[in-house]
Amino acid sequence: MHKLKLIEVRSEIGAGTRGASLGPDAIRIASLDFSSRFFKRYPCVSIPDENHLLFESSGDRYAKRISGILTMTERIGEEVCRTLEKGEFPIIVGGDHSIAAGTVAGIRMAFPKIRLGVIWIDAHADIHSPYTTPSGNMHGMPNAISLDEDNLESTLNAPDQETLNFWYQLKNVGGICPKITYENIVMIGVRDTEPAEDHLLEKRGIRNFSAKEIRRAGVEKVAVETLKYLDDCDLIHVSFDVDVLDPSVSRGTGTPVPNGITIKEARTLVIRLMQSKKIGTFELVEVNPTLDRENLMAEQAFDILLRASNQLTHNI
Ligand code: EXY
Ligand code: MN
Ligand code: MN
Ligand code: MN
Repeated sequence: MHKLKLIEVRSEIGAGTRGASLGPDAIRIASLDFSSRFFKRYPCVSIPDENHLLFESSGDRYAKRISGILTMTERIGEEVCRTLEKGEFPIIVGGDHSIAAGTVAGIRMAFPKIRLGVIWIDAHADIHSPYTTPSGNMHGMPNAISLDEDNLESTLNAPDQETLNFWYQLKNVGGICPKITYENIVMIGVRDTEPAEDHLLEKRGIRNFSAKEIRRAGVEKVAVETLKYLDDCDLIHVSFDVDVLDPSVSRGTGTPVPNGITIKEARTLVIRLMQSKKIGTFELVEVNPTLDRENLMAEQAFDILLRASNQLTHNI
């Protein structure tokens, strides 16, 4: 019997704006409106981030604060690995999306040999490397950290040697690189990419269900097709970035993008995916209450966490 375990990561050093570190607490506050026992029912650990320290960490403009990202990736990886080894189901609450590199590293540390699938629910592909990033913000890079190549043919930048040394240490956290392969990642809702990412998505044939496709096919069908696509995986990680939602739901996230999915579509998608017994970890990131007047995004995020965990406890 799997017990759920919450892992809170109050880190924002991968983002371009401050505020994502307040995501977990905003979600806790939002949960009070649901008078839910969610945060009492499950064990919960918080990954220390000494944000103010990590914010001073080094890295050039093509991988900002990369030494702090490396520290957080190692810490998150160890906690996720420990949780999985104890037969518990980790639910990771961020924090900016760079934390996903730690989650995937932790799954790999626990299960080095399995075929690992990733379902990336996001407005962004998050597949830049320091060679291609337009911003140097590392929440746009977690998939490049977990996958094998750095898309050198799309090079736009010249990262310095210190940054590259950190980058390769980051890719090798947990001792396995790559941690996932291109045919085992499915993106859902991705609609804001740069040419370098488009090139890589095209070249490697990464499956993306755009928000348009979701509208046309219906989210139920997208969920079924996604699980079928990853059918030969032994375990699947679901990474949910709240900016996949349409900004009309809330602007409480660092990089909102028009033409997102509705909250109803998001709920149906998550519940349908979580019915699969292959889902082994769930992560929710990028809630930024400093950008959100009524804490609406945190409320929606909690609702999704609650539905995902109810479905999981129902399964197991
Ligand atoms: N692709 C853009 C960049 O790399 O700067 C925007 C990335 C936004 C990342 C957010 C977490 O999803
Ligand atoms: Mn993201
Ligand atoms: Mn995003
Ligand atoms: Mn089980």
